[in-house]
Amino acid sequence: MSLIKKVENQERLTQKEAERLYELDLFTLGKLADNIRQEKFGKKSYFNINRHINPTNVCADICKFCAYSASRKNPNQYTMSHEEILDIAKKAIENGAKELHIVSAHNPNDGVEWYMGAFRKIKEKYPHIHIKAMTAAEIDFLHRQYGLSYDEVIDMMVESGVDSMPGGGAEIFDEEVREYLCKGKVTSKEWLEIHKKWHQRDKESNATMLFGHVESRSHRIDHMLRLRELQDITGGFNAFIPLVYQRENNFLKVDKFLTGQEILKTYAISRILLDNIPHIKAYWATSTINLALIAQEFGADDLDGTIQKESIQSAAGAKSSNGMQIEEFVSMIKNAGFIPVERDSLYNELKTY
Ligand code: V47
Repeated sequence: MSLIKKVENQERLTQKEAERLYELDLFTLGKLADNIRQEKFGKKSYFNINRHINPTNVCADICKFCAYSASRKNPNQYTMSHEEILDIAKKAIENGAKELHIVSAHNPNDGVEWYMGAFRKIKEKYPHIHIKAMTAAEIDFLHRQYGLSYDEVIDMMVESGVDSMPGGGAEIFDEEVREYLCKGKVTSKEWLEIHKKWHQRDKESNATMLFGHVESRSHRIDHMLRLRELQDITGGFNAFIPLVYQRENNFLKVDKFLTGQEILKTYAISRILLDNIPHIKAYWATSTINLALIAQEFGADDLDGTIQKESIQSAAGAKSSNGMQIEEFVSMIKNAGFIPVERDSLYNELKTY
């Protein structure tokens, strides 16, 4: 059977077959992905009103792609106090945020309580806010730094009010590439194990993939298939988020950057391969808003949110430091021919614009 027929019949592809998807022309591939997207969600495009908070850039790990952590290229260390974090949360909630997306570097100086206390204090004051926090890389860091088991860290997160986990720290699962990119950080196996443990508590999370640096197409497919395998067991992933590598102010040497075409193909392929992960998120902070809008026709059904402030990708060159106004966001989605649907963090629909 031809590859296209197999996709049309929604049959699962092997690694080798999936690699061949990249050889299809962009529009054939886009149509295949769009058919699946339309069958699931029609013309709806999801987003939420959220605020990213990055409470510290002090990091014990060294990832070559990272421009955010304090280093020779970014000597401006900072760590927020709980009061500062609470103040940001207060303003964000007053501005309509329904989700706080809290991701930190791996700060060896301030202890577990600095991480957990922030969540607890936010939840005490604002019980209804959704806290999406602690990447698997942060959990693994607390495990290594303080001799806690993954279960113990996860217990603390649950007790402190973390509602869901973001998808960060996945990078690329291939062990050789990972060793080159971020030696010493959470391994691929551990990343998957941590999400499995989280899902086993009936909690949901996302999964990312950082691409467009030194990885090959085959590494991307391998990454997606490892996620598909875990999702078959747990069903706990809400969204897959391909993060386009941002090139400024870091230590990774990349000669060739991705074309828009290759990025769109990767969104489309993720929609086709990840038949068990409901949402494909075009995170506009890394794809640019223009490409994210087009990605809606290539399998993506979610554009993340208004963000309000963002420090990780913008440190590496993304134009996301001040987020986006909701009116502008909604009108861009509409003008692109899609229906903006505000959602909560777990994809319950709140408002159709
Ligand atoms: O894991 C770091 C990435 C991630 C760069 O779960 C970079 O909804 C591009 O996890 N270029 C953190 N990316 C961000 C993250 C995230 C973002 C949006 C939504 C969600 C979600 C999660 O940022 C890290 C890393 O892969 N990153 N440096 C860079 N130069």
